[in-house]
Amino acid sequence: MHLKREKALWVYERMVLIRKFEDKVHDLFSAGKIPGFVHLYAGEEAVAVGVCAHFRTDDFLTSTHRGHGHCIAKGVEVRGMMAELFGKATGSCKGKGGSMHIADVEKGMLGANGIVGGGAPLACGAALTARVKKTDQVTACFFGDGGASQGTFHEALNLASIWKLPVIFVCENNLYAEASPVKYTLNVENVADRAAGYGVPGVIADGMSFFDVYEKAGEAVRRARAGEGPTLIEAKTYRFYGHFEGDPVNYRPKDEEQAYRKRDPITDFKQKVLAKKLLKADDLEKIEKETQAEVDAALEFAESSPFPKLEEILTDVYVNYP
Ligand SMILES: Cc1ncc(C[n+]2csc(CCOP(=O)(O)OP(=O)(O)O)c2C)c(N)n1
Ligand SMILES: [Mg+2]
Repeated sequence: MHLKREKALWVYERMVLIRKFEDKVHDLFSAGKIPGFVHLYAGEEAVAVGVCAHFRTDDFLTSTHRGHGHCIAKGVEVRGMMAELFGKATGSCKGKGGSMHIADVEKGMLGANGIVGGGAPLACGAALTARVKKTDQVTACFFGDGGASQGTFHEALNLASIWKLPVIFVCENNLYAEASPVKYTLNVENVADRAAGYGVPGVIADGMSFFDVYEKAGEAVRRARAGEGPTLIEAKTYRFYGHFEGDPVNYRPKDEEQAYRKRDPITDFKQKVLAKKLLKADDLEKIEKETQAEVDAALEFAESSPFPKLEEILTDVYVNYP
């Protein structure tokens, strides 16, 4: 699928920004600087960016506990995200949500989610809103292979199929749900096979390849905008770090990890755009420097920001809190 230069620059910038953000958070967490739980998206960049490359700011996205990559792909500012991880008042959610609750409604990012499978009904709600308001906004619902066995996913896919809602269900099959391998949790070969039970297209994408995800997502977005209903895309991917930061990762073979590291989606993209002469080495280098500077500035911003005031501890936590 053809990519214009401007878009290719954006794709590389977003993928590298995600990686640099996650690598930095990995180090910060190890150094004991970040409270709470963190699940990193490194390795899966091509999925979020491959889908969001088709999106407008007013399109919607629902996310998971592994949400940083979805946020960045949807245009959420990394300084607010970093401050949120630090629990600071300048965070995307004023420091009261943390990693698993980053949201930025202005950007169409409806929220990371600590509830596995929790995003699917919300995605139907956003898509129904677009339908009622007669806009052509599309919603992407990201979830994992573990989330694919939650009741919420099945109910949402059924509802979206009968109402032809403009949702793209994107399963990030990274082979494990915590420590459980997919072979243990699925009795079908592919999550995409489940689409047949709901009469919607079930498409498999190579989640380590931006171009493959981009192409498959392109058709799903076209269908959704045209009112033809939802698509289930299963992106076969891999997380480079453990399930959560601090995970000793003693449940998956080291040679498997190395094999996937060799298929790094960022390296893959880089090689392809250079070979196609779509971008130059200088373009890529510039982006690598700028994204590193952006992450460093985000860290400085987060560290120098204040914590929320004690008297505001309950504001913004409940909608109707006085
Ligand atoms: C409803 C619910 N059940 C269990 C958990 C605990 N939990 C958190 S992440 C996770 C595994 C999710 O696996 P998957 O959907 O494959 O996503 P991945 O972590 O691989 O990205 C589980 C079981 C939870 N947060 N919510
Ligand atoms: Mg998984």
